[in-house]
Amino acid sequence: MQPTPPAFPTDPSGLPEAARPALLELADGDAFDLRVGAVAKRLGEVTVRMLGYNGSIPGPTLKVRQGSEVTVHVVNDGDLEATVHWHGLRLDNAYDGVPHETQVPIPVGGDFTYRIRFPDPGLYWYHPHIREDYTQEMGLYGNILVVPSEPDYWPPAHRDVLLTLDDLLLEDGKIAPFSPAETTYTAMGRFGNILLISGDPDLSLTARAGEVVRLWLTNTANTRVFNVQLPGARMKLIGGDSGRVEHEEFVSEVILAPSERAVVDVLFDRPGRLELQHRTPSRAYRLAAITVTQEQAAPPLAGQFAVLRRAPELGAERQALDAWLDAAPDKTLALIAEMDDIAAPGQGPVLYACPMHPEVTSDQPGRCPQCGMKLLATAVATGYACPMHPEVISDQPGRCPQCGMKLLVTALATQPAGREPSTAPPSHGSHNHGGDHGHGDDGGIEWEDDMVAVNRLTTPANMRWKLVDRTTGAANAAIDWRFTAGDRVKIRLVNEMDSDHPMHHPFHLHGAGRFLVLARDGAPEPNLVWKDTVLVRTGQTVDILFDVTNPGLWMAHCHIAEHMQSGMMFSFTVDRGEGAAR
Ligand SMILES: [Cu+2]
Repeated sequence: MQPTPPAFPTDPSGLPEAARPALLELADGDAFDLRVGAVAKRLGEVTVRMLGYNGSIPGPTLKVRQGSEVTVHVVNDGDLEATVHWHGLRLDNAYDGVPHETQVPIPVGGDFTYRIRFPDPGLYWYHPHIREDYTQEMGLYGNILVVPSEPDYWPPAHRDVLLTLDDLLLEDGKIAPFSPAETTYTAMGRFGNILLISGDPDLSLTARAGEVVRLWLTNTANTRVFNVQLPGARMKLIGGDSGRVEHEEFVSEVILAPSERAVVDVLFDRPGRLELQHRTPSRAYRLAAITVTQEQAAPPLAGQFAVLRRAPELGAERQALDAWLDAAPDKTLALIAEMDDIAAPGQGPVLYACPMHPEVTSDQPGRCPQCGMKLLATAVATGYACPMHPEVISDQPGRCPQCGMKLLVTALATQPAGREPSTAPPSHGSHNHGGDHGHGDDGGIEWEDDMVAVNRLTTPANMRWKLVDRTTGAANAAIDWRFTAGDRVKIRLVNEMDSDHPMHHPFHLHGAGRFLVLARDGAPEPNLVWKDTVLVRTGQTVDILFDVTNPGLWMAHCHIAEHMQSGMMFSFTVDRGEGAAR
């Protein structure tokens, strides 16, 4: 028997209060210290123990110039071994922060020095790569803003506002417990019931009339997908994971899966009160209250805001795209789940039910016709029911009070294991469209945890998420891909419906390169942008073109923290090519 590791500490007494993130403007060659440590975090009425970089949640924002290099001395005063992964950066493999592959984990009390490069402009972030389901949820994330070398790379804006989008699961005024021994909530990932926007459960922003504010958005949640909207103001999408988009476009919403980024310019054309929102098909959440004051922003930028610019470097990529769209994929990866019958009773008759749709039951194992999920066994108790009035049931023999008929022996399913109230956060008085969770119009995204009880019980032992190479049959760690720096590789990601729990997955490739989305379900991507993570919706097939540039041993994984922890990852090798840049 493995000894049970000690529980993670939860007492915030005596800890420094979590600060707002500092802005660290770093020049080429600069060095700075980054310390992982415990903080006390106030969330409305309660104070909880969380983790921060340099005492803040999020950690400090690093502002650096494209092409520069900085040294980061990381000290780990956290709860468990740590590494820092610099998400989205095409950096030197030795500093990628993957435990046991690119470095020895930093023990508690230990340190490690990273040298990180910033070859590409845009928005990036950093987070741990050990028990991410716990450490990232506890507050370990921060942004990196890489300022482009090219002066007019971005359109003009009055101000930058960086927002991390996150959620946190509270139960009885405490952070819902974590097991130190294993990851839980591995089925759907751990959804929170409060939203933390840049670490704030109740964020307020102000803007001036006529101001163009650049929102730099990063989804740092374990599993929640955000759909960002700003009713009453105009939003212009100008960038994504790694730099600007092929063509700027006015948008009414921006969908961000875990670890994805978006850069959006907002014109607040008149004074008033607005709400930045997260809108699912069934409800709206407030991300931030925005007050637009009477004061006029200067200089006026509305004229330039109306212009939709194009990125020539991505226009050039577009020229070569048809050939790639027609080409057969070099690699095909299936995304699937295997789930044990975790709710199965030991003895006696069982009924099979869908945890997402408890009205779907069967006396045979199978799949839910509504969502494709594996039906889980539930205990069945023998009972008595009226054949005329099936709603009349009893655990005792007797007669129906409505018609007097003798109750007949029947099988009564116990409460299906999963269904209980959703852990959805309160909607802060926003428009609540109410109604039930709408499968079918959910766009292939699980917006909420609709099977909390089952989800909580799932661990890597009973729920196995898999990436399967459909050519070799190898799964997860057994996948053995080899590329050469300079390659371009077409990868097909197939989110198969023939899976014990079909759901969306944000697929992430580490800094061996960057990729373009070629097509989703065969439809060519209308607006290109360099990416490191792509959301593959339930049942969807996504083709990506991976531009391989950096040698080393790199990871590919689902960025739902709990899916990665339950095995949905592998590593691939990139050999140094002839004439490689470095
Ligand atoms: Cu996943």
